[in-house]
This record gives sequence, C-alpha cells and structure tokens, in this order.
Amino acid sequence: MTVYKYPKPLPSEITPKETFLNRRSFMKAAGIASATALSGGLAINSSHAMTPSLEFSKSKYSITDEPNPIEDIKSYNNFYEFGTGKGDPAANAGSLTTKPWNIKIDGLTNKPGEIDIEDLMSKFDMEERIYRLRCVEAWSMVIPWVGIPLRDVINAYEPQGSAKYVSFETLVRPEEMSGQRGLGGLDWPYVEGLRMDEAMHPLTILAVGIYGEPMPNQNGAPVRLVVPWKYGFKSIKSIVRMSFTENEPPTTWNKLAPNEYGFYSNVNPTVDHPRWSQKAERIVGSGIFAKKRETEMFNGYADEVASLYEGMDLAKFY
Ligand SMILES: Nc1nc2c(c(=O)[nH]1)N[C@H]1C(S)=C(S)[C@@H](COP(=O)(O)O)O[C@H]1N2
Ligand SMILES: [Mo]
Repeated sequence: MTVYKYPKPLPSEITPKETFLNRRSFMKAAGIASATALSGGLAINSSHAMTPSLEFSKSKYSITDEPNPIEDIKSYNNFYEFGTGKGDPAANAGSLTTKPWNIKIDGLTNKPGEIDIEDLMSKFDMEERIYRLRCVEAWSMVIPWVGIPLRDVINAYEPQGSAKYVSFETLVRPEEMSGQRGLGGLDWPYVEGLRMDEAMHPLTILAVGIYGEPMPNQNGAPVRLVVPWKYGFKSIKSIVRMSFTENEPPTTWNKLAPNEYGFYSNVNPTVDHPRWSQKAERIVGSGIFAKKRETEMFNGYADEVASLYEGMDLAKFY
C-alpha cells in the first residue's frame, strides 16, 4: 500500500525515522489513528508541525484533474449551519467542537451502535479520492478527499434485508452553530438520504480529510458524506447519525422546495433547475473571467452509476 501525503513529497521532505517515530507517538497520544505499519509507508514532513496527517492509499476512482488549491476549498463553502454566505462557514465554523465525536448507527440493523470518530478512522482503511464537487448552484471544484468507502461501514453494521435506504443527520448545536440560532432558514437537523444501492456504491465515501489533513470545520468536520455523481447538497456534513430505513427518508432541500430539489438529484445537464440552466458550471477560483465547463451526465460517472437508474427517465426531474 502506498502511503503518501498530498502533494507528493520531494525526497528532501522525507522525515528522518526518529522524527517519524516522535510524530507517531504524538499521533498516538492525540488519539489519531494510524492504520499502516511503520514499515509500510513514507513519513512525510508536514508543513503544519502540530497537525497530524492522515494515512491513506491512492484509489483508482480518483479523477486526473488538478485539484483546486486548499484556499479555494476552505473559503468558498455551503454550510448553512454557519450562515448562508459562501464566506460564512470559514468565518464561523471555528467554534464547532469536533472532539469527542460519535456517530450513532440505528434503524433496521442487527448491530445498532455508536462509533467514535477515532475508532472509525482506525478500524477502516482510508483512501484518497479526487472528485469534482458539482453544486446545484452551477459551480464546481476538484477536491482531494481522504475517506472511507461507506459500504465498508455499512457492512460492519449489518443492515437487515428490509433496509432499502440510509438516512443521515448533521449535528444540532445552536450554541456553536450560528446559523441554527434565531428564526427562519432551514429545518434542523440537516438531513439527507440515499437508496441502499447508492450508499453501497464504491464511489460513495465518508470523507474525514482533505489534502491529507483532517477535515476542516467549514468542509464538514470531522466526517461528511461525499457522493460525487449527485449535486453537492446530498453530501451532508458533520454527521452524527446514520439510520437504515424501509421508506425513502425526508431530505432537507426537498422538504423546503420539492419542485427544485429532488431526492435523487443526480447531476444532469439535460434537466434545468426551474430558475437556472444546469448545462454548464463555473469553475471556482478561475478568476473574474470565470472559466466554465460543460456539465457532464452524472458528473462524469455515467459508466459507473447509470445502471443504478435503469428504467428511470433521465430527462425527468427526480
Ligand atoms: N449539514 C450540511 N451539509 C451540507 C450543506 C449544508 O448547508 N449543511 N451544504 C451542502 C452543499 S449545497 C454543498 S455544495 C456542499 C459543499 O461542500 P464544501 O463546502 O465542502 O465544498 O456541502 C453540502 N452539505
Ligand atoms: Mo450545493
């Protein structure tokens, strides 16, 4: 297994073994999981000395596009729990306490339980997945996630045969989430859901980091969903609960405007949003003469996922 930190290290950046051992004991003391044996990987000198890096392998599911710089990824966000402006999450999400953090897993399962984020990160193998995130608002960026295939976690919790969907819930903590205070806005908690076969698809991940570092708060620390062939709002952040259900679970944006945001919400350039076109997308960070690219069916993943929707009319809004 190749273990590396993003971007690829220069040989001069490889940490001497002693420093590596110290870093590992720091990681241990901090309760940071390290799934790989000492002999297994390179130790890379981090530019953020006290930020423990994650260990992960590369994945065949990554796209080859150049990822956006970390500054774009951390400064242009949607996370309504911290406000509705694109800069609000970066300004306000620092107040979120992400340790300790537990995810409850319940519903139609033989093994309901609760898993601590550190256990999640040490029990399951992590992979880098470079995906394009395509927001329903017609912008996109390329993000190098580090995550765990959701199917590995689902298999460990043994859903019953009657479970047809998985629902997800974000934290409710108005003391720390400024967007949850006061009147108006969305209904909290933010909720999302997938059909079981979508949740089990190898492209679907629980992301715990970006650029090899733990997930920034504004991007959904400490753990969020990433479903790359669906509009960004399906990729729910800061998850505290997953449930297996028999019926299609309610989802936040669909509850608010069912004619604008469907349960499926697969990226589809042939079905316009009632208020704007979905044929093209603005590339975030490409300047005032913002570059555009044509939006691809299933965000470029048609070969991998189209079979999930056989029999559904793709020219229709779902
Ligand atoms: N809990 C929660 N999850 C959320 C959102 C949100 O407001 N709250 N916004 C969604 C939307 S619309 C998008 S485009 C992505 C943005 O992810 P990013 O900020 O990491 O790029 O997160 C999604 N997940
Ligand atoms: Mo979005």
